[in-house]
Amino acid sequence: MPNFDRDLYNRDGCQLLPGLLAEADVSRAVAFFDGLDGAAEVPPSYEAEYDEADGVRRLRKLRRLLWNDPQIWGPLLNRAGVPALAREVVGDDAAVVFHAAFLKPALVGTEVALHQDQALWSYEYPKAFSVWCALTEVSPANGGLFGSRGSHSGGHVPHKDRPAYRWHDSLDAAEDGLEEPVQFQLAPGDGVMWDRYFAHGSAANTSPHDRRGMVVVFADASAPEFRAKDSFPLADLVALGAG
Ligand SMILES: O=C(O)CCC(=O)C(=O)O
Repeated sequence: MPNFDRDLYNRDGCQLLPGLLAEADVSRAVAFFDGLDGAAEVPPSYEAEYDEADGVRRLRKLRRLLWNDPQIWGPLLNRAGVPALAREVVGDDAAVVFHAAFLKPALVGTEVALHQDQALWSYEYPKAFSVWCALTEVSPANGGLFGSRGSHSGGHVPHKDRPAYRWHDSLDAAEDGLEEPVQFQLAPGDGVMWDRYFAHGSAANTSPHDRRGMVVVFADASAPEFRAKDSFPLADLVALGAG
């Protein structure tokens, strides 16, 4: 399984997972998302969002990947060893509650303002954590991905509506007393995992290259307060095999 360092993860609220996805799986994922990005229509079951400017319309986000195409994503997630991480962090009763692509297209890709995932979710997801996989280089040059170390430690931080940002309520590191976010520098296939209260975000992509990423979120389905719109049990994920 990917190297999990519990002490580091508990301290920072995040951990790098270098080389999480093999090259062939990165290529498969990129080809899949390129296909939908170039399609005349994306099926509504992906709940697509778009970035648009100057007559260019590109995919920004796709949702419910594992539910739409379990035979593609199940084996890929199993090959990456993601179920073992879910067992370590959440336990045997972990379930996938989200599986999405953040596609930040070249030139028109917009920012994702600083936020804690749990603050934006409609349900409480006990013990939830995310595994985010880079499908391209990820650096400040293409919008990148950043996070504020230790931002999970006090739990929920109230988010504010900022009129200049339309997608969701957000945080301001300085105003909210969080550490200045650090940039993750990732190669294709590298991963980062983070706690549901870890504050993170990304900038606009002004470069001529797409910045593509995919995230899978697990939570504890055995917790009494667990409710979910979608829930894909870990055992069912593992049963999809590694292909
Ligand atoms: O990929 C990004 O730019 C942001 C990802 C994110 O906010 C998330 O996975 O919760």
